[in-house]
Amino acid sequence: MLRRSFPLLVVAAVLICAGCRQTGPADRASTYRPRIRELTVTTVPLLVKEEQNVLPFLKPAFAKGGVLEGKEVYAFSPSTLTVVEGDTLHLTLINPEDDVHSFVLPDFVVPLPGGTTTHATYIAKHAGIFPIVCAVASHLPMMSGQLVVLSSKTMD
Ligand SMILES: [Cu+2]
Repeated sequence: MLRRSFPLLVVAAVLICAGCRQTGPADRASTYRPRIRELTVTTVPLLVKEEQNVLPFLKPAFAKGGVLEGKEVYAFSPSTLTVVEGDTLHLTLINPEDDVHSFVLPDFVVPLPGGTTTHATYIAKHAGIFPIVCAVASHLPMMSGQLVVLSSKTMD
């Protein structure tokens, strides 16, 4: 019985494997040519201690036991950067006020002293979504963003 059905099993296995075979962008080498991307990111104060005198409702928030005790809310503007795998990022990082910040990716750290513009270069080697944070403890978890690196194969 097995001997007679063996050729049929082989044909079925070949057909199943052919159906599983991937076709499309994943099979081809990418034709995308990496680019240099000029990106400017500014640190922006949103809810900071200095604003308590202008916005009195913030006093309880910053007070002991308040929702912002020991914290300040800053943002990166823009907070999401989108590039393509292999691109070189020429970053201009502007910190206009006097607080110290940093621009941190998993494998990249740029200190941002107060009142400075810092230039840095980063190569987006791998596709994925990577967190951008400021490493100043009192600015976390609010001061964050993401670097979206698209697969070069999706650009064909
Ligand atoms: Cu910060």
